[in-house]
Amino acid sequence: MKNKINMFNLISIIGLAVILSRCKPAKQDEFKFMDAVPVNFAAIQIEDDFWAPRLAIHADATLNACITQCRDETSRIRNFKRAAGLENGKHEGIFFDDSDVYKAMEGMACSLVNNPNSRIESILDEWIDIIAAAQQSDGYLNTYFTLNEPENRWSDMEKHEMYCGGHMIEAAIAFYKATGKEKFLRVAVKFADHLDTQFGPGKRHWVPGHEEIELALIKLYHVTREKRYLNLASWLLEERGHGYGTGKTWNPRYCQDDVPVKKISKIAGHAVRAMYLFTGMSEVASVTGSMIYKTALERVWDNVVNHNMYITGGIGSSKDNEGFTRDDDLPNLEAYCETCASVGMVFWNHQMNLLTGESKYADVLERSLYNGALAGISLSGDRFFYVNPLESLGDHHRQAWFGCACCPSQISRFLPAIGNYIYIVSGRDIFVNLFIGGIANVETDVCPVALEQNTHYPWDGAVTLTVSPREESKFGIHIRIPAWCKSYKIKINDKEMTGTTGEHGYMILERLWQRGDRIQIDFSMPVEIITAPAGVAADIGKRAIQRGPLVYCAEETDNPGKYESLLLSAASQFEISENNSLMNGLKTITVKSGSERFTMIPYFAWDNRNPGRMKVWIDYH
Ligand code: FUB
Ligand code: ZN
Repeated sequence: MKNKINMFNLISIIGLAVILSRCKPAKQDEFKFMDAVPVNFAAIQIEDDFWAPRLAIHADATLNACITQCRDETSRIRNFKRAAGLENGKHEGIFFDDSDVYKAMEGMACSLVNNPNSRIESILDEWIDIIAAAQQSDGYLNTYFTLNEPENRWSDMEKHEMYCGGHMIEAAIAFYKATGKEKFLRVAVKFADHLDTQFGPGKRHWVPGHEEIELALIKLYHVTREKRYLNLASWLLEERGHGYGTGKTWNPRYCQDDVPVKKISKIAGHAVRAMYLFTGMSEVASVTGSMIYKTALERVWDNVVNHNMYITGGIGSSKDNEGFTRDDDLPNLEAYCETCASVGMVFWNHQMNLLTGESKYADVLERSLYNGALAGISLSGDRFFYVNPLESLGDHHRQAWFGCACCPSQISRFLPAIGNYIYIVSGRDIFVNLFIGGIANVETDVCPVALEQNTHYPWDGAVTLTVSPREESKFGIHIRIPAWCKSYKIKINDKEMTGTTGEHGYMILERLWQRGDRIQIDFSMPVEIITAPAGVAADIGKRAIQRGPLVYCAEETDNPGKYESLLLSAASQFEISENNSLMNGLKTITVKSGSERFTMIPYFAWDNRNPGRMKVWIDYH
């Protein structure tokens, strides 16, 4: 009798199965995902000659530039004081200016993790008090609407209320993680709860004109484990493409509201918005295991990377929509390539790498990071590019700030958290994605492992990784073999390893690791001449130069009198030299083409000296 299922039990079982199938995604929409997590930058001390000096400059010059601009040179902090009733006046500036304050604060908070600084922390405390006072009693927070149009809040989906709120949540989480202080996080939770009372199934429809809140809500879910925030993020993604979007200037294609997200196949619209959308979808897919999301993301990724991305990893060629036009339309002089869009490429590709374990995403991440994104900030750390063309007539220069200041604050929050992109862990496996010197403490399923990376990357391809598990343990170390690298050698404790790269682009080293085991990697890093895909009309008859992850460019200041006639050919020879006068040293390339010699420098470093013309793609014969 015990083993018999009677009719009543059977009906209950069927009923339960129906209920469960409603709660979970259908089986065919699930895949076995990587369950990978990044090693947080807080567990990594960067010590190298490339990034460490940049981080030191960031902690000083970049943060101070953002503080001065937000507090003294513009009305951004004053807007919060006014909304809090601490001073009189209307909102001044652009309706989404609050977001720059939050992004600057996120950068300040992240910087505190590895560079404690009581002055920066007390500025944050002071600003948080003002922001908390500006929050309305129902949790709403936006200085533009509170001061100028209180009757119109939540009436126009293009007005960035969720965008600003999302950046506030991200800043609050960064501050909470850096200091353990909860005040800002409470503001964030109150705002998220406000959203949850207004929007969602059975409440109101809403398509955020500029994505961002989705990423913030997922982060808030991870910090609080409150499922409502994850559900709201997923619901907001699913709102797109059904005709719910409205606003005075609403343009569905521009805002990624023209197709339901599961059906996306071609990139369109505003570049930064698209990157945030895809990052959010990837994060939701990591949690839910949605195969439909993963497939849509893979489809659109192919379209972005093969037809809409510059060699610098920059995207969004057009100024008109700050975004995409048509496949292979990649002009150089007019290239928009907003700094935020390159940072967005890093965010999205990082999530795709976590989702799939495939190195091709880290390859693109690295391209966008070292070229498109890094060009967005001067070597001095206090001047910024918004637009990153691949050619200049000599009239394009970094600025101290912008009316629309999304890029300086973006790069300021991005740099101090750069450590997030070096390693990821999945169960007992460690994946090495970036080659950046320093010390990391990594938690794996087997035991904690200390990793020490020594390298002069990206200037040369030699990397030593010392592996010290707490106790002798078996686990895998997966070394990304960069797509740019055609030959490499790997030794463990001086013994050369033979083997092939795994199907996901990593060399898998699995063994019983002991304290102090040494992996030596030598990526051969010759200068490469790159040809653009045949469909890119702008680059026909031209070639570019890349060495390792770095794309190079020619500046007029190095090549006076001959800039217009520079030529590359199959017979060009290259000489690498050290230029120590710039930022801890740069490696420049002297090109010898017949009797002609000319100099090229890394693209990220252009426009740091005498103003002049610049080009990445050089005539070829
Ligand atoms: O709209 C907010 C930000 O300003 C966008 O991300 C940038 O493209 C700029 O338009
Ligand atoms: Zn921007």
